[in-house]
Amino acid sequence: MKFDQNLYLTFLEKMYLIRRFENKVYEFAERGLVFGSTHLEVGEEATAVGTLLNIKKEDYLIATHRGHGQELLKGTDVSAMMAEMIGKATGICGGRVGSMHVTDASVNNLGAQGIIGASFPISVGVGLALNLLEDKNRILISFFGDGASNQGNFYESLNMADLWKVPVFFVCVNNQYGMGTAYCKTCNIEIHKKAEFFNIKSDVCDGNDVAAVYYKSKELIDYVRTKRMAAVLELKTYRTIGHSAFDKHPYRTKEEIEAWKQKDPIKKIEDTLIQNGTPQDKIDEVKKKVDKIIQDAAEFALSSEYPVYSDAMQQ
Ligand SMILES: Cc1ncc(C[n+]2csc(CCOP(=O)(O)OP(=O)(O)O)c2C)c(N)n1
Ligand SMILES: [Mg+2]
Repeated sequence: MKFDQNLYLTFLEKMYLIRRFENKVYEFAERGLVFGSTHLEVGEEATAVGTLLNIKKEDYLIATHRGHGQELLKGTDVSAMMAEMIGKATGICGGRVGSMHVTDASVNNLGAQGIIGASFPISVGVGLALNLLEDKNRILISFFGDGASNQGNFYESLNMADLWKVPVFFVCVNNQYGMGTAYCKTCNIEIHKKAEFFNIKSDVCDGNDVAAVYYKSKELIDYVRTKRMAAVLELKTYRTIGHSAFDKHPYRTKEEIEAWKQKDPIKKIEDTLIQNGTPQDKIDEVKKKVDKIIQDAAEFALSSEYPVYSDAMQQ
């Protein structure tokens, strides 16, 4: 992989944006400001950044319940996202959906799914709609987790995706766990291999190496875009925090978590930048810019009003 300083600084900026956003949401959850559950993607930032930097504005997105980074990278305004996290009227969905179901028609985000596995048939349906409309300009990027890949409708949807030749790029964020259950205790078959069985092009790569994710996604997205066929990419990664903000994750060992923290995707890209001669000042500048965006977004969210009941049925 050729080193491209501007691209690598963009990787850093976007991954750091997600990390800072998630840490702020965690802080809000601890302060009791987040209604309902929230699932954060700390440690998994390279999966959203490496894939979505290859996606066009007009393409569609279906995100997961752990989808803040996916939604931000699709282009949703950071302040409107932050306000949504704490149920404010200025939130991207008017404070109605909170953390788990962010939808933003202005950037073709069709919505995040809280029902595990529900996204598969919906995604095939979107692909089918693009085919019926003879829309050759857009594709759908659809995220799912390792746990979701054990749902029966994954196999049914792969079958239909192959049969109908739908332009859908399925991205599996394999963070090794579905709640407290390790994937290796539920299935012996690697997730990308499940797609192979249905003749669907698939691949796997280190989900903590943003450049690897970027270049592998580029290749598969080009395939989906030009051939109008589905593809599956499995990204091996890890959430270094609990399943949801209040999960203390006793089902994992400290050693396992520590080993994955050593493979932190943000630290990795910083090391690569430094090794390739990027001055520390440049890295600090990028981080400072993001810190300000997050600080402004948090202030905007906190100072916004809650929605009023009389607006509940308004679009
Ligand atoms: C149909 C269904 N069953 C169970 C749940 C409860 N649940 C929420 S998240 C989750 C784990 C999903 O694991 P995975 O797909 O690996 O995604 P991750 O949380 O690791 O990002 C479960 C079982 C649900 N939301 N929907
Ligand atoms: Mg998982």
